Amino acid sequence: MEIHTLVNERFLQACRRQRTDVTPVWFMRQAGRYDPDYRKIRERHSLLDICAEPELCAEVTMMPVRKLGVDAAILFSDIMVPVGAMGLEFSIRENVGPVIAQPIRTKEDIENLRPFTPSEALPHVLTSIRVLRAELDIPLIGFTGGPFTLASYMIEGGPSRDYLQTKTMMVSRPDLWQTLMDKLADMVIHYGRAQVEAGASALQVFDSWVGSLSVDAFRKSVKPFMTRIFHELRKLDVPLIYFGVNTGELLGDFAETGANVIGVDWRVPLSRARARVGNQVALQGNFDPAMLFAPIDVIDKLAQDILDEGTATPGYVFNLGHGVKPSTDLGVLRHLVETVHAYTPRQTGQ
Ligand code: 1CP
Repeated sequence: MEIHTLVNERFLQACRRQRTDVTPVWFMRQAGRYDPDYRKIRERHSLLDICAEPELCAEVTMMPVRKLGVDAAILFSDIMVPVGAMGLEFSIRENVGPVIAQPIRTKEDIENLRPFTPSEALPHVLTSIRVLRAELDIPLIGFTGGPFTLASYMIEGGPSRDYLQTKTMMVSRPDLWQTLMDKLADMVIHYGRAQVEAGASALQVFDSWVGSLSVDAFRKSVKPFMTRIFHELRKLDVPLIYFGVNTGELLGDFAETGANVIGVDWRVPLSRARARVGNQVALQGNFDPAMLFAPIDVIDKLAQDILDEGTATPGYVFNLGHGVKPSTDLGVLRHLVETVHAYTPRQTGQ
């Protein structure tokens, strides 16, 4: 299979805190329901069908690249796909998200989880990555869920507001928690490695719900696993992005896990995020996805302010603070990409 050289490396350069011609931009959940063509495909194929069908998966992954002009593609998949491969059956319910018929609660449930060998369990995902690597001339981001966020779905049985069962296991049964988190950390490491070997140029760990924890709980019950994950994945020599929502108080700890790029939601100004993470990591974020429904001049001003703060230090990737909302206007997203690319950084005196 012929492999394209990457003609646009500005996303990778920014992740490595190198100078770029213009600021790179991509959007979390950039393939999805805001696009009428995606909705048309979804009328005929389920989400999991798309993930299992490499040509279709590649097509859906490329749609936002062609339509929006973003600087990175992200593999079309879901954080729950490898969890299914560990033997925990789930379905994706319309307007709800992942639902697990038999959530894990006991020692036996955890012991019954299968070890995860990507090439055996998810060969089609790796094929999709190879197809994309041959077709794309921009970097492809591979991804996995973070162990805490995955554990929350596995234990609660679906989306949750308060993560009661999850936090209860975490503090009442540290032995079970350790076993489960170790299994998930192993999965993340093996899956991340397999994605990079197949052609992913960077990896993002979506730990979307870890911001529900106190700083102490994060340090005690999650950070050691994240540190092990990033220590292992660093050997692959690709940028590693760590993202969660509501993680303002955790950002300093995020930067100590070994990730190269820290995702920031819209609640924390980038200047404050920068003060918390130091200068050895890049930042990614943090445009409020709800603000994509504002008048265009308001959007431009917000983007300008974020770009001023983000580009004040080398190593900045423009993104939203969380995923694109399904009712977002595609034209507004395209306009935002143009605005980011047209931006000229203020002189920083360096
Ligand atoms: O068909 C559909 O449109 C259903 C919605 C949907 C989509 C488009 C789901 C169900 N998953 C996906 C694909 C997906 N999931 C992608 C690829 C799309 C892209 O980014 O281009 C990615 C990166 C994910 C990752 C994901 N899944 C996360 C982490 C990111 C985040 O938004 O925080 C999480 C938490 C999930 C679980 C999940 N899957 C689907 C939904 C609706 C949810 C969230 C449920 C909840 O709120 O708890």
